[in-house]
Amino acid sequence: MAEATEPTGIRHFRTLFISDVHLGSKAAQAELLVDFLRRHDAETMYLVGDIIDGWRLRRSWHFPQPHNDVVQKILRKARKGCRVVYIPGNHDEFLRDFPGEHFGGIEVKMNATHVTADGRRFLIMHGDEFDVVVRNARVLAYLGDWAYDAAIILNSLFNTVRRRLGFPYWSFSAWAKLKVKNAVNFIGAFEEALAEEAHRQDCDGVICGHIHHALIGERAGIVYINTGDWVESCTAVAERHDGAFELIRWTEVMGPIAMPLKAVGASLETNHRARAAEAA
Ligand SMILES: [Mn+2]
Repeated sequence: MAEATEPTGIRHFRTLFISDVHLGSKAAQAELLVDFLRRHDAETMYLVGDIIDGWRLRRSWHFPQPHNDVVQKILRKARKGCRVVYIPGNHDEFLRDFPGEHFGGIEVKMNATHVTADGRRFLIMHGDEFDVVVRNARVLAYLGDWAYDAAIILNSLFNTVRRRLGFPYWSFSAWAKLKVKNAVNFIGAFEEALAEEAHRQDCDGVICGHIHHALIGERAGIVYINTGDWVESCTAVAERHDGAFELIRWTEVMGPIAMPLKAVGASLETNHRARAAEAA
């Protein structure tokens, strides 16, 4: 069965994946996400980290109504029977102290394995666990496995100490942007590190976030999926009922939800694109 669009314009998927919303920061595109959540439903939804920007909130409290609306929309989905799994990232690592906990029907897990409708196993993790590996990819490749394992442990120790001292987490995306010339290399190293981890954990693929660079691709025989972000690109990944993945970009707020899109012979997505083209 393919995904269904109801006359109400709501698309139903097997699974939805979103990450890097950064609620609490001024850059979060909360209104677009509320609109997206209104128009997309799923049996399971994974929040793949950095949904709430705890670092930003510690500096100054900024949580306007649209940010609150995102939280309410997600809680409402959970109440209505959607299984919501929250995998903390580096910006919401305060939740890493609560693995296995439930908040308002939301499960908190350090990472997860998701089995698709067509039986493929996907490792779900935010991805910051590999920052040190990515930063020192070349040296580690030379030093070998033990150094690689040590780097991952060091990464979490390093950031725990920084957090205790009140320093912000080292931001991959900000850092990569500073080094624009090398950014492509770092993104490549990140993708490889995540694919390698999926392979180590006997998975067919990985679904992650963190670097704000949405993609459905392949790295060394492993399906590499990055959910992107809701700061700049406004992207989500959806698994259809047949197990196929779809990358959805949601860069403008749509009209009233009751619009009978099928009657005008357009799917929600093509209609959305046509509107974007009109606006451009
Ligand atoms: Mn992150």
